[in-house]
Amino acid sequence: MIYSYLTRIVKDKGAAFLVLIDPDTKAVSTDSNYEQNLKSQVKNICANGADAILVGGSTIGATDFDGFVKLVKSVSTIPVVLFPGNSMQVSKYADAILFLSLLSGRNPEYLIGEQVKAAPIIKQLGIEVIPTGYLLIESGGQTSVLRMSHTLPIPRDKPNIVKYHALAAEYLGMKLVYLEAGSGAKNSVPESTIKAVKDYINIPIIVGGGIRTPDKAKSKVKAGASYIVIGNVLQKNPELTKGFADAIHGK
Ligand code: 1GP
Repeated sequence: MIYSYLTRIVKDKGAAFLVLIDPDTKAVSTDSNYEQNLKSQVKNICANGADAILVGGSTIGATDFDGFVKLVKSVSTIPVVLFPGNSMQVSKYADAILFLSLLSGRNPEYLIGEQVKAAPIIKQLGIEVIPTGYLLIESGGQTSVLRMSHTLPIPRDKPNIVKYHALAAEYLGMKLVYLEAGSGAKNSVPESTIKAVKDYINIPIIVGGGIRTPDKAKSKVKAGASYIVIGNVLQKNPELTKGFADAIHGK
């Protein structure tokens, strides 16, 4: 069970390091060596201390999602977990799926619509489901997820509103709450907000979006994050992977 595996990592290492690979980079790629590059990228992630790979994104168009996940899984030595932007991002090759509900928004499609479409497919494929409350926090710009979901983020200077949404996620039975600034966000989720949520709820917190240095990742863990998601910066600078792993694992 992937959820138990992740929980154990958090217990043993203090926090878990999740690396996000967005298949959209394949859709826009013109590189003929793309598959080889992706395999090297996955091998690097696995060899340098990541605990799991997330696959997903909010703007996927033409990519063969199933083929992409299959390729990642074929070389990965750590669990591959789906982080879907919509109900089409489901694949039998994944070990688990973050079953997200965009609780910070009031767009019924992302609160429950996509979930109803995906549920029977997930059941048929037998993928482990990890129910996750997904909260967008304002990050100083228009991120893909905001544009695609047609929702407003929670203002970054309103930690109480974040706390109440996170508590609602807990009371709805979610196993995790994801505080998301958005991929490539100008500003990551503030440490003060993470701490306020941590002190208020009893489910683990995932933090992602705009975290560009190991030091930043470390301060999110100190503030109370159990899981740190890093995407963009490792696409550009894969050599930073070990530094992130050490920082997140408190070495
Ligand atoms: C986005 O939280 C993730 O959903 C990762 O964001 O690409 O900015 O690291 P970055």
